[in-house]
Amino acid sequence: MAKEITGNPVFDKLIQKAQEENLQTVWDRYNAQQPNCGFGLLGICCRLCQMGPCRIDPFGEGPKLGACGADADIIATRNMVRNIAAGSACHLDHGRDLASTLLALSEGRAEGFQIRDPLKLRAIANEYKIDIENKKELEIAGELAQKILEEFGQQEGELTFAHRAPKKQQDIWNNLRIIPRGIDREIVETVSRTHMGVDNDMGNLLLGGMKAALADGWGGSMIATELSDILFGSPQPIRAQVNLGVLKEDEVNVLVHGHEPTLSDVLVTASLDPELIAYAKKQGAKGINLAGICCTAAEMLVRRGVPIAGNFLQQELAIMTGAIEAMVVDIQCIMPGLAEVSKAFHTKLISTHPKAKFKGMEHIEFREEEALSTAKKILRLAIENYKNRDRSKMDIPKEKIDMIAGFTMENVFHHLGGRFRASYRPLNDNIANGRIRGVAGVVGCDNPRNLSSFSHVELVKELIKNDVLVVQTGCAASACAREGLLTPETAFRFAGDGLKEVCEAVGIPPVLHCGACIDNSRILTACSEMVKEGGIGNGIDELPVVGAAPEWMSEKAIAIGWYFIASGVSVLFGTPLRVYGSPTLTEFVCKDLEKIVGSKWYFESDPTKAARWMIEHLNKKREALKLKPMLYETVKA
Ligand code: SF4
Ligand code: MSK
Repeated sequence: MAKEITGNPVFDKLIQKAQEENLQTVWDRYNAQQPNCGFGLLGICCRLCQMGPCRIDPFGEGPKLGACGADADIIATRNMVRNIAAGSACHLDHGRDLASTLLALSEGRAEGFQIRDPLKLRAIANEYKIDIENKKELEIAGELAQKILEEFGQQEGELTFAHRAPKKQQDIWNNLRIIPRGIDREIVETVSRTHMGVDNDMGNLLLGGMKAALADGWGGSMIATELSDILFGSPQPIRAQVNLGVLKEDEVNVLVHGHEPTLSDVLVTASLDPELIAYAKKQGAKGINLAGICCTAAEMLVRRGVPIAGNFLQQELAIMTGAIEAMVVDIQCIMPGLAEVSKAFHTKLISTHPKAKFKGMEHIEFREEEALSTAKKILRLAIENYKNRDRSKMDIPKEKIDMIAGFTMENVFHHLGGRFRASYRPLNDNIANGRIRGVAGVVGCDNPRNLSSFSHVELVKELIKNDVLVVQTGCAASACAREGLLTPETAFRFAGDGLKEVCEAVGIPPVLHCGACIDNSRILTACSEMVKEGGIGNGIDELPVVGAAPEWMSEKAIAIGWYFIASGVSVLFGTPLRVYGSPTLTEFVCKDLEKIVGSKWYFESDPTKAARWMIEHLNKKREALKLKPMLYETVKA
């Protein structure tokens, strides 16, 4: 019997196997770091200049100022705002890469790509005010890619997609002067104003941080989502499977991991190539089994039904199964620790992105011009590695479960309204009439600080029990899927009567998988559509909606949290932002911010208490809108 490490016996067994073989996983390395530096956790250490590092003593008689005179408020705010810039930079660079791929495709330089959603291409081109009359698809694609690339470098003006936001939000942003003028500009400005001795006003720093976050949510992330739909196809609800049991004993297992779906999409195409399948059979395998980790997986799941082997925390455990011929990584959330674990197995680790190389990984660079050839080369390497699999080390857990994924702003629109009256009316009506309390986005990473997925699952169960429709992305979605919450059948068991009635009537599950973390931008667009539909508020900040990232880990999560906050959606994080070292900053983000952007932060690690806060928050929004009482009240005081 494996000792409890994550709370999930399947993962605990693999971690114990690693420990027996003297291999470290993230849990060992995490434990070796305990106790974490208290100054770091409170956000009050600064190493921005060579007069430091400085740290503020929050309790005792120690220093209250850094050598330059920066106090806890400045240091904690500056650190957090830098996190926003870094997280946003990841998303916007992802969007830029997709624009480059679209441009390459339009110029005939992209092998293995095509326009998979021509309708969306035209719709987005219209939004960018491109004249599409009598133009061929690739011509439109080229113009759109150019315009978007220019928007990254734009110096003045407003982002195109920011105009999707309700007028109320746009007015707030304009009044605060935080409407993003371009994309890169806001990130550069944020990094520059957080340099030693530049912006030293907590409120002003936060405004800068929100501007950068908005450039992510309504810029980089939204661009990445829309261009992915154009290039790889808009998702449609699709049934697939999740958990390590999706790995196959008798096939060549290839895992894709990271965030950018560009190469992975071509890998999926290549894995269906009869020649490569025949080659796999010649090597003794029955076929090629592609599965995924993290958000590249989510991208391939919602578009092509590729199964999810695991989320962030399962990347090393997948290798511990001894059944992975190749793990192909692109960017973000890829642990450098993978190299160490893979040494004990035959797994080939292959990095593919020019921006992300790793010690101990073979680098096969992805370029659009040779995408399909590169994908085939990688699969051939994996196939040839099949013979090296040591079956005595192979231990594939049996656990896997069905899930439904692939909901988008457009197809939920379609599902809720039906084919002939596609609109958000049914959603708004059911919120107004008290069948649905509101909508919660439960998103974000998983984290060794938490028992495996416990917070996600308990929080989501509690929310749907109380008639809250839940939308999910990224690792949070995979975590809930693994526990059965993304099968309509299972979820209906937990949903409150009102939510169940609506979901059954329109044929959607109470927990909707909306894609990768980049696709949190779909939630922003959906909120704007809800406002546009009318009847439940004139701005996003008035809607009964709320966000949560119970097990967040990355700087990208901080950026996402802040773009929701700046857009008017209050957000709960399971572990606090590093603001507690500054009581003024804590008070500001958890309270005063609401007077400025209509939303605020809340930190709570207990999922039941977290759900309570979110439900109360939705109730307050309902009261302010004078909506009807809930039809089937399931919450007992
Ligand atoms: Fe210390 Fe100020 Fe330099 Fe930060 S910027 S390390 S607080 S002197
Ligand atoms: S992969 S950012 S661990 S959700 Fe998007 Fe998962 Fe968080 Fe990475």
